[in-house]
Amino acid sequence: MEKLAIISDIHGNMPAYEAVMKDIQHRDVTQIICLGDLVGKGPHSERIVDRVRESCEVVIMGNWDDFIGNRTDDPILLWQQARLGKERLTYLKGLPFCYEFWMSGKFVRLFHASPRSVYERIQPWDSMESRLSMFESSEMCGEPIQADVAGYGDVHNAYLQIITGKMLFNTGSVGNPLDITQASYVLLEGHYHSKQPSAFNIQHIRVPYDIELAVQHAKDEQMPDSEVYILELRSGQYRGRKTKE
Ligand SMILES: [Mn+2]
Repeated sequence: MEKLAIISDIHGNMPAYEAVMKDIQHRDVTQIICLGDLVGKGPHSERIVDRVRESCEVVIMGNWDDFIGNRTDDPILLWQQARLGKERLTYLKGLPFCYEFWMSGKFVRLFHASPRSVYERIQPWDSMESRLSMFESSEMCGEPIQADVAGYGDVHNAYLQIITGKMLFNTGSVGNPLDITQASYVLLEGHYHSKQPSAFNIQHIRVPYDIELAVQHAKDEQMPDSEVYILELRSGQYRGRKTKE
């Protein structure tokens, strides 16, 4: 049996990332997979990019990773771009869209937001049709087959649903959780790369971290528009305006 740790939506929050990595270190994990949104929202995007590149075997693209390097006059994005620098921005823009593999006889497909786009947002309360579409393939993915297990990030609220015999899960967010104010990630347990049916487990893990230290980092770095970020970290309530999750 192998264990895969799946993290997502770190958003430049170092204390949350460090708490999650410390937890992962104690769990005999084979591989760490990151579902994108390394950057933006928080003050330490550049540190997170460097750490994720060191620690994660697979990294796929999120919506922030896609647009953060775009030409802009938005002061928040310009601040982030200046800290990231050209090499990291090029790295983010080149991240793959999707990661697919067999585990314990199930075909698993992982992506940031939907199998079609990093900008298509699907919530656990959306229509059955929307949620079923998460198992579909698309020209953005590799294998032209339906997934048995689909996993994603993007919405920052963790869940698992069994829909018509298939499993749909969201990792939740490491650095900007919008359900409860603790960092979130997922462990998948089973036989990695095996088409033979065997025991398979999806587990959500919540990790408390030093929220006030993350708040202090945003203040120390004089991050623009940090009030909304601080409010989200402390309350778990989405700002619901202007910038994207
Ligand atoms: Mn995000």
